[in-house]
Amino acid sequence: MEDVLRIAIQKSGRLSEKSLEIIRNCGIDFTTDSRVLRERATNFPLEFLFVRDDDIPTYVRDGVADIGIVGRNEFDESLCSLDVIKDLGFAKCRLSIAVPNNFDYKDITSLEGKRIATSYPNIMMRILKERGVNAKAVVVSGSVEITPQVGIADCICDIVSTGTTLKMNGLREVEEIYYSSAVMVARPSFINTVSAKTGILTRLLERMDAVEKAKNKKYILFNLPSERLDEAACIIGGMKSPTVTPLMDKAWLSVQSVVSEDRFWSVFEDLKAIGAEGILVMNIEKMTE
Ligand code: PRT
Ligand code: ZN
Repeated sequence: MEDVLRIAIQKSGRLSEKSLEIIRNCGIDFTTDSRVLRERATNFPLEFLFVRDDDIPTYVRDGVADIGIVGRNEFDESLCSLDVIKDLGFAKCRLSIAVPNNFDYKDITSLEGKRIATSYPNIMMRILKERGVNAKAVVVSGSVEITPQVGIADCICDIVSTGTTLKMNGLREVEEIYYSSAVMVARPSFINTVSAKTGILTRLLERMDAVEKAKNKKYILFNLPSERLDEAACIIGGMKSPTVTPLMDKAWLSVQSVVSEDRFWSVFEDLKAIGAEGILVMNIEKMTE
């Protein structure tokens, strides 16, 4: 039987679209039908399992899937011993303590003995313990924000992104205790064993790296008076020498190079200042070094 790497992805929610986009950007094709829970890529040995994000850590731990994409918060809360292979950097959020507006909050010691409603009791209690606070977790699976109003908790510990939900519910964010983003996870025993499947994973990670490297780079092409080449190489810097092509007019050269996005405008201005003309800038789709 052909070896296939199995990846667990959130079926529908904040992680779904971006998780699939990352895979698609690696040149991997598949059709997504929201009713199908299992799907095989058409041009790469990868199979998707579309599941609830809460189930992803246990599916990966139990070998139902080889790897998964999940929020770091879900993974840490699950207490599954998995390795983070890659931080994917999207779905950024934080876990914060928020109190009702009339709560007299001074510092974290104000939480001593309080009832804190949360869906993340493991993460919360670990951090409070580290900070020397003894509080009680009231575990709820959703609508955490209303618990102080209905009297079952004194304050909450929940995921915050923009902070709008807290404000709308008369709550004030007082402590950011934990930061999360989407991560790719795997069983340590899986990644530490060489197999056909880990070979597929390596290929997938290499493709992801190539896409990522390209994302922050621009390809530039310009004409330059021949005698300014050394200066141009200096401005572009950081790269292997640029590609230089002679033009019909011997006084000019055509120069091509790759520049990182964050340096792009200063490079552009400096090149113009030494007489570069016809500067063309292009996005790079994929790149290896
Ligand atoms: O159905 P399934 O169980 O798969 O999905 P889910 O409803 O449990 O999760 P989902 O799709 O809502 O979130 C998936 C992951 O996205 C989370 O585990 C986090 O890692 C991450 N993430 C990023 C967020 C947010 N941002 C976020 N804002 N998860 C939840 N929220 C909620 C939060 O719970 C609160 O109710 O949004 C509200 C706060 O948002 P702001 O912008 O008003 O502060
Ligand atoms: Zn969930």
